[in-house]
Amino acid sequence: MEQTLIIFKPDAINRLLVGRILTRFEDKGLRVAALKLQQPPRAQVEKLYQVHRGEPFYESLVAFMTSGPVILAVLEGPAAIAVARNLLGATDGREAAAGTIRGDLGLDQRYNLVHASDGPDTARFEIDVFFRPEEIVSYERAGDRWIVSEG
Ligand code: FUP
Repeated sequence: MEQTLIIFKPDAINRLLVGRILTRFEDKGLRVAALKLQQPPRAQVEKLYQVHRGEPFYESLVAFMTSGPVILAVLEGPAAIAVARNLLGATDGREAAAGTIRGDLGLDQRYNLVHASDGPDTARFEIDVFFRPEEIVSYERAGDRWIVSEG
């Protein structure tokens, strides 16, 4: 079962959109394996966005992501990484397709509500940055057998 890191960014929290966004992931069938609110330490945000260090938007991005608490989640399911990215839509809300989270709820490139890992290696790396192994819970929901077929 694939796992991905999701971050509800400060704009999602301040715009009271966390519940509605989490519902979209849940409606799709993804399972919450970990969930916590925290004020992210700058060092963790810098690790998350290390590939963007040196970009003109880097400092503003880190300032935004450390401006208040975020909600961190590990979601799991078949192809969870691609499924979550498709639900988010394009980075910039102005370009994201209608029907996606960013397409329906946002109008900005930086204030784009949610982060989702973009591949298996980054997912593993990002989950390890924000979660200790014991914070990730393995379990089955009663409805799981009606979401993913067996055999
Ligand atoms: P995404 O994978 O969709 O989260 O987007 P990227 O990894 O390309 O960018 C990381 C974050 O940097 C985005 F969530 C928004 C921000 N960003 C800017 O603020 N300005 C830019 O020009 C590009 C990205």
